Amino acid sequence: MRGKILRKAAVRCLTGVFVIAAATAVAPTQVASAHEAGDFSCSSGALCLWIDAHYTGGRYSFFGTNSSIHAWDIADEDSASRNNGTSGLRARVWQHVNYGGDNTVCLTMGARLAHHFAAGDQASSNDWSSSCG
Ligand SMILES: [Ca+2]
Repeated sequence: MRGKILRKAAVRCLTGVFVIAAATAVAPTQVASAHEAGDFSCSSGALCLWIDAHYTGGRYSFFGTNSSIHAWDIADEDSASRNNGTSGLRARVWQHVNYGGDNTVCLTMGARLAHHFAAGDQASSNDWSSSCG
């Protein structure tokens, strides 16, 4: 239910951006502050990670736990994320393989993060848990 509401809001947001940009050329910073850019589509049940901020640069979908994600280009390159899991658990991204180092990103079910900032570009493994850390 919540996902559907968010998707509808995103469509409205993107449509609004187009109309505003075409009609009045409002400063892009105003638009960016009010809306998330990018397509945060993510398969049901997955943790999705994107190479670049605002859900761009390539999406990688992870189901279940992975002691290493270094087989994929997203390793140490994550800059946006979404927990589209259905288990109710938090999706955790770890700095090192085998769930080591810092838990750099931790998202409650349904949550997404458009920019990892300093926590980004470190993903090496992922798991699911009822708590962060
Ligand atoms: Ca990145």
